[in-house]
Amino acid sequence: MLEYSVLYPVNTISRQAVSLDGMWKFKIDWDGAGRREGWQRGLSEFDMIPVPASFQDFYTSKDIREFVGDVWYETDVMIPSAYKEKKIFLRFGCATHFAHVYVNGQPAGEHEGGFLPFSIDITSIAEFDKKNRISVVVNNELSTANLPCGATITLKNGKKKAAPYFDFYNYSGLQRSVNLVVCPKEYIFDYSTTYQLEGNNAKVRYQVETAGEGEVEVELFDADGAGVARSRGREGILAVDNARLWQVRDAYLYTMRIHLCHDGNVIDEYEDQIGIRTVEIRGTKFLINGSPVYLKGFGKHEDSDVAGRGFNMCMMKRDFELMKWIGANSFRTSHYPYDEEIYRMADREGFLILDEVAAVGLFKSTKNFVDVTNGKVTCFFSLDTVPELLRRHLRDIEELIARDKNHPSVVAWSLLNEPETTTDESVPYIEKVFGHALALDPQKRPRTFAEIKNSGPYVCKCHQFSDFICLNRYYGWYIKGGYEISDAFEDFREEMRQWKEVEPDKPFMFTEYGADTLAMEHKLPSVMWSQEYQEEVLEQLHKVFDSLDFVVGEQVWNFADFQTTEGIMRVNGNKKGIFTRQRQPKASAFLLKKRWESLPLDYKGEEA
Ligand code: GCB
Repeated sequence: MLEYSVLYPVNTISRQAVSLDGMWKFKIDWDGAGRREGWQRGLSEFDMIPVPASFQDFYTSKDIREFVGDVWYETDVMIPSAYKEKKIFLRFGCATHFAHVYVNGQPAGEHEGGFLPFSIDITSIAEFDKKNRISVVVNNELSTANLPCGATITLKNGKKKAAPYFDFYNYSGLQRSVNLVVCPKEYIFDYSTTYQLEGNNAKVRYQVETAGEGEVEVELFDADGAGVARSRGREGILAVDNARLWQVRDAYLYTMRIHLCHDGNVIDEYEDQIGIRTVEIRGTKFLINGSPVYLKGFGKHEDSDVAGRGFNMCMMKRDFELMKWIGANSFRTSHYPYDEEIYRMADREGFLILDEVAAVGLFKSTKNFVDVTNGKVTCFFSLDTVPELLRRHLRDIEELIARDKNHPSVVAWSLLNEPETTTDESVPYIEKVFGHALALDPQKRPRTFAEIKNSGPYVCKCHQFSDFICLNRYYGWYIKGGYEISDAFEDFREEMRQWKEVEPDKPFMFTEYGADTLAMEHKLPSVMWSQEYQEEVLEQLHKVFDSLDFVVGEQVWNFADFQTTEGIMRVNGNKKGIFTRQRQPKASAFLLKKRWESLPLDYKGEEA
């Protein structure tokens, strides 16, 4: 169990979440002097920037945009004496990638890993009826000892540069909301649910963890607010007659209200929405509520103009509208856990999420998008940073599952993206990662990882750990693009024949496929980078998918164009988007809409 509660901040009769979002003081620590000089005692000569946001894309200075090291944030918050008998936490949606937090100049806590929330108990250091200074040092250096993996290189002029082993820009800072969370001294720490369907009825098993003593009462309400079941105790069963299930693109949510009581008086109240549904893999089918489903959708990124990877509520809304328009029903949170609001929206809209931890770049290459295809072996798992990396990876999985385990939209854990899996050293590492997820998830969701081309069927030593196999494949792009495309598709069919031989009883999904396409480029006949070419690649690949009954999902790379490190392989970012970075459609969006609207949810599901 984590040492702090990661429950989503809510306001109830006993709890308050005070948003600290807004303009914060900001200062770049050019020479790394801040900690030594005690900048936590108050920033001087600072700038003001919005939180949440990545800091990089506000500025016109390239030195700021490319800065690697510590940046400082500061704000203050009035803590009234009314909170004296309460517990007071600072809750960060994330801090990318490392954070040290100070309150009134005193060290208050720290966190490693850039994409998951953490809470810091400031009850004993808070000063009442005063403004309390909150200072946060955020460090964005990449290494192979932390997720996501990469390197930091030093230029001849002494400046540092990020060298990611992954294909997205190393945006950083306070990229998600910050809240002051106030709750009673004895409080609800966590809860989880599992589901069992029995005809029209359902059993919701729950478990509640509390900090402190007291009796627990749990009540379930339907969408109209009518009570449908109640129970007492830290563990129990809520029996729901005529349960309305959470279905794909037809979500139904119940409200679960938890009370912690002393002698019949409510001490703490927590409320959340749950969806009753089951997830199961049977043979080569992926089942939701016992029925086979075909996943249609995208690998995404949190990425937009100006805000960078900062949570962008307007973009989230637009993205969901586009995904509905195009007939998608799923997405992967490539390549890191997304903002919590996105999961809440997916819960409401009935989207399926493959929830990915930030384990990307476990393949030592700054051009991994090319090298993962061309046979390069990097012996990543022999690096001496690997024990430290594994510790952090396991911790990230723990934090991910603690945060996301109750979302009905989350139907699988993606535990790595494109690791090297051809060396013996990769096996114990990946086995531990898979074992950890299984042990921690109360719902025992299927686990997977996204496999690179180099991890082919006869050489991959780790596919057996996946409950269903996810492949990232770029036939027609990195592999035999252009006029050679016909050879690419022959090779593709042969690869799939081999996969069926080594994994005959598992479902397969494509978690990446696609082609870079410039939104302004048209050409007849097609050439690579033109819109026409992207359509051809997708059309041909879909024919292969359609011919294989064990392929039960397709997630195109990528939902939208996104920012990467600059270089000759990238035209101001990765252009494999079906939508532009500004969320307007390329030609292939209409092709996908036609296809996905015509594929039934239970496509290929007959014999399940
Ligand atoms: C991949 C990676 C993804 C890249 C993509 C590409 O295999 O998983 O992060 O962006 O290829 O476009 O090269």
